[in-house]
Amino acid sequence: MPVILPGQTDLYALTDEGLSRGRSLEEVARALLGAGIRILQYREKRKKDGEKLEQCRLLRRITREYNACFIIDDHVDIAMLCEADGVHVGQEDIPLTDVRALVGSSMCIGVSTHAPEQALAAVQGGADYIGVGPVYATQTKEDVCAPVGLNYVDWVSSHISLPFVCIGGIKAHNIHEVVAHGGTCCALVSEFVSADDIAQAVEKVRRAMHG
Ligand code: TZP
Ligand code: MG
Repeated sequence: MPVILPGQTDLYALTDEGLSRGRSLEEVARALLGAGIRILQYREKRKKDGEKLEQCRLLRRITREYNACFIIDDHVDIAMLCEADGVHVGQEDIPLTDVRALVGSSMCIGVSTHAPEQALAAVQGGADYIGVGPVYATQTKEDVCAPVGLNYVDWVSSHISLPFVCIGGIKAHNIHEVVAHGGTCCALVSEFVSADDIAQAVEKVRRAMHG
């Protein structure tokens, strides 16, 4: 099955067990995928690598059941071991060219960017998609930089032809602004995983996104 990238789908979800209100990773993943999410990223900052690998193997099986794209945050080794579809790296992680040397051409690589020069470098370096954010302030990411705002979304949508996903503080109530500034794919963490009813939250965000 071909890998689904931002640009081919409207929503992108990330895991965060600490925000999932006691629900298991499997329950949250099934709720997201059952609600039609086509790209799921495993992002758990506080676990030991052994547990991360085990959880990623589980998510690899589940995402295959739903024909969804499975991306792993930071860990190139875990992504390779569990045959993920892609790996996502930030500006301070292993550099894109080194990640590519490890994973080859069949795995997709996403790179977080916060400014035009980073987006241009990611394009130049052969990223498959870029992250654009944080668009708004967020409590979800600990070492987060200042919000880049909607101006950066404008810039990326008019200057970058690579698929991109907007992230950071995006909720049902503000997603229409991101769309108005050219965002066609948005990644949400707390809005989904902390919701009372995850399927309803996905539906609400999707309605808000498409009007
Ligand atoms: N990268 C930039 S902001 C962010 C990540 C992983 C967290 C976004 O979380 P939320 O809860 O959707 O604001
Ligand atoms: Mg990272």
